[in-house]
Amino acid sequence: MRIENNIILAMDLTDPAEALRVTGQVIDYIDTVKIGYPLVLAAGIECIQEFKEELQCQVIADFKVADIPETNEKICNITFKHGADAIIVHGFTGPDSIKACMDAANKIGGEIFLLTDMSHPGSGKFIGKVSEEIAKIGVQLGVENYVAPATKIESLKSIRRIVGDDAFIISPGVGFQGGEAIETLKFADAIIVGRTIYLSRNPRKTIKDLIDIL
Ligand code: O7E
Repeated sequence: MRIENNIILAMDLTDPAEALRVTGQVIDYIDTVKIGYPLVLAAGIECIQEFKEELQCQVIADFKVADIPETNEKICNITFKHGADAIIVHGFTGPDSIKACMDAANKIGGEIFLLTDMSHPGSGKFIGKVSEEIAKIGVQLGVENYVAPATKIESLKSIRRIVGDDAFIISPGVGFQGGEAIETLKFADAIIVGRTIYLSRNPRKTIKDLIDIL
């Protein structure tokens, strides 16, 4: 996936009109928006298509799919049918569950991102302990896209080492969660930024300033 200016906007505002309005303010600088449960549960899954049509952007559906293979397949099919370009999939469920998502994506020409580790402090308790194994399973399955945290550079680095330079890594946790954009982009292909942009008094200036330092 090609991502303009290596920035993905995490649009987690829950007022649908406000979410579209704020994204519209920065859309000249980005072409990819991550939409997850906060907005989809508030606005309905049709908001994916609405974003794509009104803003001409790519949409990554952050549904952190984590079920048995048969249910994962259904979730992916519905998500792609509603226009998502990619879907985020948890890796801790194991290879069969991940593969079901890959197969669904391949059938429709979509992409999956495999979540290997997370950015919040509590992630050290469980997922952080198996993140390298998750990344290795991704490599064995031929997964091309990964998610790894900007708040844990050592974890991001080791995941990059495992998945290789040709893999595509996107990284959340920059800004509000303490991750640093320039350092993160040494190991990731794109950063995911939410509140720093959408809660800013001037989202357009904030994103422009961020791009200027990258
Ligand atoms: O902290 P913010 O506001 O910049 O937003 C970060 C976004 O990335 C938000 O949507 C959150 O749900 C998501 N995220 C994390 O913050 N940490 C993770 O480990 C994983 C994600 C995520 O997006 O997972 C899939 C990419």
